[in-house]
Amino acid sequence: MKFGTKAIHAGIYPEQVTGAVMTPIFQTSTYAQESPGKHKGYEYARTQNPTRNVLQDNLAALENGNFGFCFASGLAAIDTVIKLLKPNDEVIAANDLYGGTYRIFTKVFEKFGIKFHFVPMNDPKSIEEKINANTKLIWVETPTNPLLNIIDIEEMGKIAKKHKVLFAVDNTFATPYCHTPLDLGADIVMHSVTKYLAGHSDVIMGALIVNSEELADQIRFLQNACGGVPAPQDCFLVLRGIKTLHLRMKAHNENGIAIANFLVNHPKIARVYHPSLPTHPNHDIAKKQMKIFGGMLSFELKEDSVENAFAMMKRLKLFITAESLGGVESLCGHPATMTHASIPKAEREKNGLRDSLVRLSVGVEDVEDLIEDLAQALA
Ligand code: P1T
Repeated sequence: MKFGTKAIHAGIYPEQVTGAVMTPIFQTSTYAQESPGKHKGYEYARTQNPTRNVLQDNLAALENGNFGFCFASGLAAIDTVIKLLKPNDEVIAANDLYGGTYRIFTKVFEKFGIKFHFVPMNDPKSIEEKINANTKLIWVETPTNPLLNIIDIEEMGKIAKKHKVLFAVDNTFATPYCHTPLDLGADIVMHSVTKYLAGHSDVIMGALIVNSEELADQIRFLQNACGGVPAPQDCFLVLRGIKTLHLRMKAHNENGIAIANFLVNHPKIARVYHPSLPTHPNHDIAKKQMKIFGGMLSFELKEDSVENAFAMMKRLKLFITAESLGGVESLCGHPATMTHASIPKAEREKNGLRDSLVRLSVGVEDVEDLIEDLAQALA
């Protein structure tokens, strides 16, 4: 089955009692049991919910995985992955990550004795020498947030497999429309469903997708034992959003490429980060690995200062200054003071995240209007 058909049909069936074509919102916390333990497979809604089950099956199908699990946020999904580890275990993580991911790793889990190493991952082979007997997990985003680095999933997967280390890919920016990391050697795919999957800036949710039954059992246990599950109405909204994921991603990509090409030639711009550009350092990996390049891009102004970035953003009329990404409407953000403020300035600068960096989540509006907006704000 091709992607668009799966987005609309995979795991989804007319509801059995009424035949409702759209998955109903099972807004219930509990289920009647005929006698203790004799039930229809549903006991308590933290453990199972039919709306959530349909979404989990749909997400698993889209990622070509066997098992899907939804959580109350992307961070609740990440929290679950790290809870697969124990004290003294070590994680090798990419040095460009969503600020909240860096925060949960360093501010929450380090105090439970888990050690995180943040390293550049442009060359997967350089990771091999950093693996030791305690290394249990490699964690990457690709494209990374906010610098749009591209990590070679297949190469990293081979290294992880060779050293029997779990390999997790945060596929939030790419979405399964762009690539399916489980097919390229990842063990765990993570999503901030909040973004492109939901697609309409109205839901907070996370997900994990895996192939291994053993991993699925551990994640299912943690999902129920720790309880960070999403509400059924949110699962309904995401199911609705996913039906147009393939259509939206094509439009985000077309607009992203057009805006990257506009910005790259603009005299006020120092650097543009978008994997479609031949000047992008990982353009060749992006071409090999990604079906499309996506609608996320970042750029730096020639005058590198927070004030200059703020002034430009204030002049934008269509791009809304806001955290988050992946909705139909265009957003702009200032990573150094917004999404990545929880990373210390020295650490940010070491990894190339400058103060004038502006991040765009290019929406699906008419691109001529978006370019006109950027042109007047930069003028
Ligand atoms: O916000 P939440 O659903 O909990 O997801 C966290 C998260 C995880 N991974 C990536 C790559 C993300 O971008 C995010 C959330 N990011 C933003 C809110 C942002 O504006 O970048």
